Amino acid sequence: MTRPGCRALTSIAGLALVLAMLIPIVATAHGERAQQANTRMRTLNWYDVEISPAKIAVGEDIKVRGRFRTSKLWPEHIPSVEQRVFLNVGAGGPNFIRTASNIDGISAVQSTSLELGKDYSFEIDMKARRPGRFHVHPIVNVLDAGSMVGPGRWIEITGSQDDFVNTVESMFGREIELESFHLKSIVSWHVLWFVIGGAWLVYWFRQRPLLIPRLRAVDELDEKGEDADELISPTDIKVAIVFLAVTLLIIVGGFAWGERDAPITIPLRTAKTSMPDNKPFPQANIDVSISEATYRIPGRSFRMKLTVDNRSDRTLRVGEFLCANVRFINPEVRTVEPIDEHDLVASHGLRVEGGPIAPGQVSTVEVFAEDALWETQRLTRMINDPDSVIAGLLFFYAQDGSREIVEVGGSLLPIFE
Ligand SMILES: [Cu+2]
Repeated sequence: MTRPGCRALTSIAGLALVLAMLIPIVATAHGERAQQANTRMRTLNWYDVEISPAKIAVGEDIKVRGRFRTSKLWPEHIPSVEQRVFLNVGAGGPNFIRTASNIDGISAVQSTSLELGKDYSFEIDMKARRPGRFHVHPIVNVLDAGSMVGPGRWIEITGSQDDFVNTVESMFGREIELESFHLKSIVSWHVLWFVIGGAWLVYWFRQRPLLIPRLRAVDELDEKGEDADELISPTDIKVAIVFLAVTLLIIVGGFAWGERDAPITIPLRTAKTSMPDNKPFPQANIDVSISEATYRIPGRSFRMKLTVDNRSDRTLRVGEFLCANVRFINPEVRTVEPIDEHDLVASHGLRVEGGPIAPGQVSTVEVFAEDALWETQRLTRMINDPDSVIAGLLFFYAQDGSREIVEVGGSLLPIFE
């Protein structure tokens, strides 16, 4: 290709890249299914999650609340919640502001650490900021492991972003509108540094050949045994000194200006909130152990053989199996319908053989969780895991609606035909 042709092509490619970076892409999904199946099953099991109201106007409040249980079968290769976690919200963009959050009633504005095999309640208060329709999830960010994502809900925000106000009062009684606070200075500083950086680049681009031609020139001088530093002229040095001096002056000036404007500042707080030590393990009046777990690939059928010891004074029946945010419901016990099109509820997904378990009885129950969600939620990939261990929560219901929740888990055997 001719050199001008090549150059034109490079410019077009460069321009396309810049444009691609500038044009915001609307994200319709945010990777909730991309996470490995075992990470979704064996880290946090979310339940009773409520995100409401589903339709609000800009500036109105919305609450995300529910419970999660940290898995006893947390994979060894994934750093756990015992290090550092942060309760968060997953929504595509700054569409909400968080005004308060807590885990077990303890403020979760800062990060904290949790224990494995325990049950926690959480609450997040938010205000709608931008109009649109967003998929919102509660999230627990785990240090070095990533986000453990809870179930999502579609939330519709109406109105206009112009109506959004986010005013706070500083410690000294100064009222600040966070949406626009010092926006002008932020823009001015960016423009200033772009101009200075650009001027520096332009100076060098105008001077003499750069990059590869310059490397060649340096090599040539080296070959001749001459000093390559000769390429830098006394003018270059003078210009560099001026640039350095101006840069330092602006930094010092900016600092002094900032100090005058806000003499007292404190850094962002990064301390960890401590949760009460030795929180008791969740109690259940029932003992459950898996003696066998299989997944039949052609039928998308997951089967568990359980030994259940009912120590309660009520007859219990398996009503739900919750695994990786997918809820398999036994229609004979409960009626649960999906709230929206992405609510992972298999209303008829659970079949139980072995019937109700009478008080004081030890019985063998077979549980079948069958639904296309195994496939569409990419949970079947667990059969490719070296340790093929699955886990989830089993919900046992009594006639009066009371329930017992137990985490079950164990090795899974895939069946291919
Ligand atoms: Cu989502």
